[in-house]
Amino acid sequence: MPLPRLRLVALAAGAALLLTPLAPAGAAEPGSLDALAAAQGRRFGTAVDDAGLADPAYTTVAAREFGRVTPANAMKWDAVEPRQGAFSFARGDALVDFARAHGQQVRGHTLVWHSQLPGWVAALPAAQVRGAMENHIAQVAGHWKGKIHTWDVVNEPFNDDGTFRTTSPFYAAMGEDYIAYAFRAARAADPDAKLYLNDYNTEGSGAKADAMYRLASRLKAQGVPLDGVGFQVHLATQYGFPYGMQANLQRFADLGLDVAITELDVRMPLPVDAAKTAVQNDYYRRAVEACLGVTRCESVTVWDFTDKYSWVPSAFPGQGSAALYDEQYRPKAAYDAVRQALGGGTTPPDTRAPSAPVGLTATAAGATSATLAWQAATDDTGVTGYDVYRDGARVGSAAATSYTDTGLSPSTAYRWTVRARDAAGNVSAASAEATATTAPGGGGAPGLVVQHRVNDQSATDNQIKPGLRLVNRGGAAADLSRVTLRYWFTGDGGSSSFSAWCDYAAVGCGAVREKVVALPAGRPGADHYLEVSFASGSLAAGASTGEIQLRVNKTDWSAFTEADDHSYRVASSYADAPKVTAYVDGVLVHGIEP
Ligand code: 9MR
Repeated sequence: MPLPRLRLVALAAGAALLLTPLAPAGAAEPGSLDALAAAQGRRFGTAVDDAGLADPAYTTVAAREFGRVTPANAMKWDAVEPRQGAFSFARGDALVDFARAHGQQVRGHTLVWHSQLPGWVAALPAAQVRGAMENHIAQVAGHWKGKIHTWDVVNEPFNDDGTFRTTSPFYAAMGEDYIAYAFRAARAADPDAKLYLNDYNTEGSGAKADAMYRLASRLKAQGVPLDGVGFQVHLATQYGFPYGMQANLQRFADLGLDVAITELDVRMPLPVDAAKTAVQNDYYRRAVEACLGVTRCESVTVWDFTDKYSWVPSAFPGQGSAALYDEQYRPKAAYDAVRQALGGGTTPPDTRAPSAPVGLTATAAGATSATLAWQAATDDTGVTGYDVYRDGARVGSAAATSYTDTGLSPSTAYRWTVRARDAAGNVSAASAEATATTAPGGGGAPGLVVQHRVNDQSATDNQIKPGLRLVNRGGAAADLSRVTLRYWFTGDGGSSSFSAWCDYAAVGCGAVREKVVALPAGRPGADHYLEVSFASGSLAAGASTGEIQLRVNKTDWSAFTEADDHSYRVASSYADAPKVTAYVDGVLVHGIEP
């Protein structure tokens, strides 16, 4: 998101344009779906579920593209009043905070619905249901008073044939009157919120739409504070597009009501293919066009924008791909179809590179490796990784903001830079250079490197089984009697005495000594290390000890949790292991201690 700024806010069509300082009136990020909708006096929104709020890739798109958010579940009755009188607003508050932080409106969903309704409501004596419902509305709409643009006051009152859902505890207790009671209670609790009826399969003409039309007409005639009717528009490529959608929406508008598309998505039987995709694109486009064709259709909301959090696969096994973005947040053709329907072009190509990483530091870690760290770069679509350059050549990449460069020569000065990348492959300028000089190889044996692999089946059983190899990349032979290796781990409770074993060594287990040493004070990822030393021998320049298969257990055979151990790597084949350290005469010559 850009920094807070003055925003041009387009009100409903026909109204004047106002310049307001950061009014919570829509994200309207230039080029976004909401900005395109705002240019036509509408809002473009999305459902947001709790899981998405914890996913930075999700929140980046949610904040950028949408001007209104609907909590997919967080404001439903079972979330806010799971037991009578025990209210819990934390999940809804999180969504409201997110929306306000990004200048978005909130569509409250939903106050009175037969579904996701805790059992205690249906168990009440009929005479107590109205009081419970009105109290629920007073508490919930009262809690978020002034922060909700629109409330779905009553959701899904009808069966598909247009008869009332008589099995709803509210209808069962009060008959149709529950709807008027609910709207009056909502108006009293939050006088500024727009109050909506909302249902599905009412978007095209038919018995259910007619029933909704008659209900809306009756409520208007009775002076019930009904402001609008929401049409969910959950579509599927295997069924036809709802018949006469625009005309149907228009007749509700003609009653003096606002209308909105509140839960748009277009699912398909999997697998995806070109024909189904073409139908999906067409349905998304026509739904948006139907709304734009009705002056009082004030918003389109999609029922989540990414397949990653779509409700479809669990509700309709074998169906999916219903959203505008795929699970990796790549916009689909349907996204372009919606853009075009809104009067925009296709997705503008992402040509903006991330900012250059700053704060790069390099620290030599012994004779053959160095650790680099830097601050996160920023990007309009999100940074996806970093490339690390040593002396001008790319040597590796990192997903986060640190990197260990290995295979260096002792007593050598190196220069590093780092560049950030985004999903479209845009690469930032290089960071400022950082330099470091590796340590001299100890004891006349420069270039010792430890390699490691995991010989264990399980990282949570009662043994740690590292495989180690010592490689001499220096130019002179190394005296093995002066070399020690340390594999750093945590004991993880249980007995504090250990047994260490050599199961196999190419140089012979007789030539290898192993013991477990306790640290005087715990360090991150280690309170012990397995020390390996050699009785005698010489490792020629360019040579390797070959494999040394080691094993550690506690004397009570209790289990370890290895994944958090400093030296642990998920690796079934040998590679340089900077977190398994090597020493000559006790001086670190390879790797990084915890
Ligand atoms: O998206 C919601 C999903 O996470 C829930 O499991 C489901 C349970 O009923 O409700 C989904 O949202 C529904 C919305 O509240 C009302 N219209 C239909 C939506 C899709 O089922």
